Amino acid sequence: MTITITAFERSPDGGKGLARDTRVRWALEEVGQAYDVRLVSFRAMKEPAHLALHPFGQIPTYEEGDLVLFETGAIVFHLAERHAGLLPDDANARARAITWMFAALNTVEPPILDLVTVKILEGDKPWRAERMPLVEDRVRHRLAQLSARLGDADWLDGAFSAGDLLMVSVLLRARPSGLLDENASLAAYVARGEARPAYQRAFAAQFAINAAKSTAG
Ligand code: GTB
Repeated sequence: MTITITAFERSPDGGKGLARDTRVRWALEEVGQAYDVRLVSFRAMKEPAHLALHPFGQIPTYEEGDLVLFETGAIVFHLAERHAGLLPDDANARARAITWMFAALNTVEPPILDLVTVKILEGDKPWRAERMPLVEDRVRHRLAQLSARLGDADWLDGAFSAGDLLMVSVLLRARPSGLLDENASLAAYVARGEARPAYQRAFAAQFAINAAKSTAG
C-alpha cells in the first residue's frame, strides 16, 4: 500500500533536516518502506483539506490506505510495530525501547524546544536576556543526565531502536545552539545516528527538495 507523508514545501531551515518529516523519513528508511511526499505550503497547512489530516495544521502527516496519522511519535511507533528493524522482539527490551521513545519526546525535547522558542519567537522580547541562561541550563542539565545514562554505550538500550531514532532526532535540534557539542558523548551519539545509511537517505531526500527550492529562488 502506498505511504504518503507531508513535508514543508519550503522548510524554514533550508534543508538542514530539522523539520519533523526527517524523523519519519528516517524511520521509513530504517524499515525499508518506500514512500511518497506531498509538499505543503504554510497556507495550505491551515486549510480544510490538510486540517482533515492534521487537526493542528502541521506537518508531517502519514497516509497509508485509509489510515491517517499525525504526531511523529505515533507515526514512528506505527512503523516500528508493523515492520522489523526498530523495536526488539523481546517483550521487556521492547518496552524499554518504547520508554526511550517517550523520554525523547516528553522529557528531552521540551527544554530543547524552549530554547528555540526563546531564541526565535521571543528574540525581541525584553525578558529574553534573563530567560535564555535559565533555559540553556535546563537543556545542559537534561543532556548531562542523558549522557550519564548512555555512558560508553553506542545506543540507549542494546541495539539501535526507535528510541534512539527519536532521541537523536530531538538532540539534533539542540545543535545550532552549540549545547549539543558541549557534550562530547552525546555529540558522538548523534553522529552515530547520522552515520546510519537510513538517516543519510532520509536527510538527502529532504535536502534535495529544499536545495531545489533555493535554486528556483
Ligand atoms: N508534536 C508534533 C509532531 O511531533 O509531529 C509537532 C509537529 C510540528 O511541530 N510540526 C511543525 C509545523 O508543522 C514542523 S516541524 N509547524 C508549522 C505550524 O505549526 O504552523 C517543527 C520545525 C519547524 C522548523 C524547523 N526549522 O526550520 O529548523 C524545525 C522544526
